[in-house]
Amino acid sequence: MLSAQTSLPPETIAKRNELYRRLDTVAATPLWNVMARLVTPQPQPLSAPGKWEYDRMRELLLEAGELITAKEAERRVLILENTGLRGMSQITQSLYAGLQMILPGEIAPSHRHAASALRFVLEGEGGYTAVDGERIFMEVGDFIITPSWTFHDHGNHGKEPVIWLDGLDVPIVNLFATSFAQSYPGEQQAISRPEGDARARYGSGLLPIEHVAGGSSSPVFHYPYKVAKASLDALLRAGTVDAWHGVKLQYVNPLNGDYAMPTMAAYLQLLPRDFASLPYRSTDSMVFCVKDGQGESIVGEQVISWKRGDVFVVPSWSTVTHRTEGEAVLFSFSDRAAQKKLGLWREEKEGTSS
Ligand code: 1HN
Repeated sequence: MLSAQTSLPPETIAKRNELYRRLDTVAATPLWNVMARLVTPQPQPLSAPGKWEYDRMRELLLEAGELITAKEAERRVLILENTGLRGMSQITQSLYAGLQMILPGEIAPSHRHAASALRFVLEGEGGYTAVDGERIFMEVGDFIITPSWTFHDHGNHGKEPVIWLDGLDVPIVNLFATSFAQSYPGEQQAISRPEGDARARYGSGLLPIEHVAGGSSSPVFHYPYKVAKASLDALLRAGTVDAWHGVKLQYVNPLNGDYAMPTMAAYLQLLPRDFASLPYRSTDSMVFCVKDGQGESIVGEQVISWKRGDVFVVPSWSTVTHRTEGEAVLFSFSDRAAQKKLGLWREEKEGTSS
């Protein structure tokens, strides 16, 4: 832009600058000065590759546990902020993530909001979440959703801290300026359905007769780890190992096969022992959380070594490969569900799987 300007007659430059000044006074600006920044030939994510070590984050959470109650905090969460997006409460440009802890006897009071939330349980027994009138107890590795505008509260009937990863689409909701939120009248919502009700109705390969699917999220809100892991193990034994992903499954709405929620996709994947994946990239920035095992991922130029509980980020269109020695299990989530609905999603697989 500058080099082009220097060859222009000085009076043209002066007249242009005068035009820009007057445009500024009417809250307008010339496209030709910003077009290359607005419309990039490839994704230019603001998020950077990064990792949060569980051991360190757990220590900080326990320290927070001594300084503030779940009730005072409403939710006792340490937000995982991407280094490229500090101060934004974002782990990627479209998603929020945090580590939440609830201590024995505590209650995180019931509320609802436009944002959809997902949880992946990392530690502790006896924690529960109530969603839409049903309470379920959470076990380590379970995947739980609280769809948009459903009342939800958490508690801990156990003897130890319960810790999980939260993922929310808050930045998407705020991009559209569509945020609403409400407290429930009372700490805990009324329980109207027995534990397992949603699974019995919708999540065991059967449905209530002549059921007509409605709503944009899965009516099943609890996806137990033992069920998911048994499927991964069976597929590994059957030799169904993808060269880019290992054995990878997505959490779905059993009514229509779509993702469990309209904005966020979530996955569980098993990387076999001595596995080295082929290079992969997609337009959805991915948040990974290590369920078990250890390994190394190369994200763009950066090597990220990981172990149980760690969270790491692969930004949009960054090439990623995973390497393991022993078997590992990774949970992950992204905004792929939203990108696909908007017709924006792309992926690229390098090499061949033969
Ligand atoms: C929320 O409602 C929870 O219910 C966790 O556990 C994290 C972050 C932002 C907004 C709402 C929860 C949240 C949140």
